[in-house]
Amino acid sequence: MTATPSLTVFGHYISQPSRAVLWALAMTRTPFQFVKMDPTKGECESAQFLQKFPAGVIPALEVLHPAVPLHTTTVAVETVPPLRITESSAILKYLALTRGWEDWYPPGDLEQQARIDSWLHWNNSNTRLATTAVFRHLLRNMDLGMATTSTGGAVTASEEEVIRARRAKVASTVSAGLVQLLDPLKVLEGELSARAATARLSGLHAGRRQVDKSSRGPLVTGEGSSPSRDLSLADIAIYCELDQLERVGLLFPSADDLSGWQSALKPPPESNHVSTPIATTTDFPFLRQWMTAVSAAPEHDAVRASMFKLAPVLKGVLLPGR
Ligand SMILES: N[C@@H](CCC(=O)N[C@@H](CS)C(=O)NCC(=O)O)C(=O)O
Repeated sequence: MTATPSLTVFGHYISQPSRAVLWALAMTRTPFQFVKMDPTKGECESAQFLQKFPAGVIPALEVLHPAVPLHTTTVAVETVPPLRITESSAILKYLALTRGWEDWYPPGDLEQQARIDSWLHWNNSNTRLATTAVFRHLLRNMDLGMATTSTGGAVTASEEEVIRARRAKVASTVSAGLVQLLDPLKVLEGELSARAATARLSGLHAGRRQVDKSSRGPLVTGEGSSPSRDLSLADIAIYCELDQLERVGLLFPSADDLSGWQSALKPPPESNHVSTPIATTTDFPFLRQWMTAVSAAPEHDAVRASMFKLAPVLKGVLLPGR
């Protein structure tokens, strides 16, 4: 008797690490079942979910019949228990190694794997701040983004006072979060600019870039001719933390957004900043170039569609009327 291995992803498109996993699956056209879990509604805390995944976070992966040799679709049924794991980096690595995503995590190349691992771990306490210290506060206060319309515009003076006070509080938290994020962004900018310099020194800048193991990943340089091939798992994971901020204008804002944010966000008094702590293209040209390169990979818009639809509401938390 044989059985087909099956993948079930528990996640939500609003969750950055979920999007990283879902995007990788979409780009590789890997079949999977999707169980939508909304963390904003406490669904990750249900007894049923916790029984399978005690960490209570998404994304989570369940694999039935996990002992699957690479590139096969059927396997003899054994008494193998399902594999259940959380942590997007662990999920991405498992999928890459079992599904043959060799460009993104080269099997057998331990040095390259170590480089990619290093950025994946780094992401968890650095670029992840884009969510935990910034974006999450917009999400949790989404009602403010709808405040003027939900009451049909008829807001009483005392309600307006409450809204103003809450906005001021969120603004100062978001501002402090953006200050914290600047250091990780500087690290990325340094890495990406060093890579660009190396690429130029080895003559790779002229015309089509030759893709070889030393020039590809863990962070793409933006010069590749095949956006999905030039990625690594680290690019996918880190990018999913940052693009949401770009989408609401809190990273590389347009001139219009920047002027709006400058009036809404004051740098925290304890920081050394004299102006809005928002990273601009002028400050981070290589990071900007990298984001453009990664965004060219397939299925980008499909995976982000539902989150992107929310962007105006999320902006409206602090910039009403936009
Ligand atoms: N380091 C984890 C982060 C996972 C995480 O924080 N997930 C959030 C959603 S983005 C979550 O599930 N939160 C559960 C909750 O708030 O109840 C990963 O990479 O998977």
